[in-house]
Amino acid sequence: MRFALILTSALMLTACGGHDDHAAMEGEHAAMDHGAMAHDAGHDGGEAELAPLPDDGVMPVVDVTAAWMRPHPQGRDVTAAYFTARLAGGSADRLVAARIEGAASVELHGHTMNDQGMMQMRAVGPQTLEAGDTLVFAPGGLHLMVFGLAPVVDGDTVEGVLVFERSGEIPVRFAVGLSGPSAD
Ligand SMILES: [Cu+2]
Repeated sequence: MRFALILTSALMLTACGGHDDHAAMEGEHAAMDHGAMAHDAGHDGGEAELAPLPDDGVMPVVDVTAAWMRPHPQGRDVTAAYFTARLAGGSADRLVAARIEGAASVELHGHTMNDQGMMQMRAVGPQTLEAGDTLVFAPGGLHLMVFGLAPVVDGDTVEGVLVFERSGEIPVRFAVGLSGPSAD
């Protein structure tokens, strides 16, 4: 079971890594097409199959940086948010959910290539973070899909929380803009 999970993670990383050159496309995709894209309600990994986190008895400390959110595309109530999370202490933790103040719902999403070679978003299961790992939610890869939030514009800030299995709710402030703080 653990092997299967590791293999799934490796495949996801491979898939996301291959999409780097699609960054520009993703910008357009998120701005124009995100709300219209089919959302697969299925999950890549069922929660019931998750392996227990390794436990060294130390409470994990999760450090979240570079949190930002795209302005809503005109006429849509769906947008995407991104961040970088790093385990600053402890052995492992797992991102299980996220909430955004004022939003109807937030889903963890990833991109996969379908058999027509088109990028498709789908909901993904909890994301494990082990010591030394960095969990990157960025355009072209993992992202938070934010539903039913009143439209936000460049310069706004939006409060939210990332919910981790062990360290609980980590408050996050998302800066609304057309690109992330670490973008070139
Ligand atoms: Cu999405």
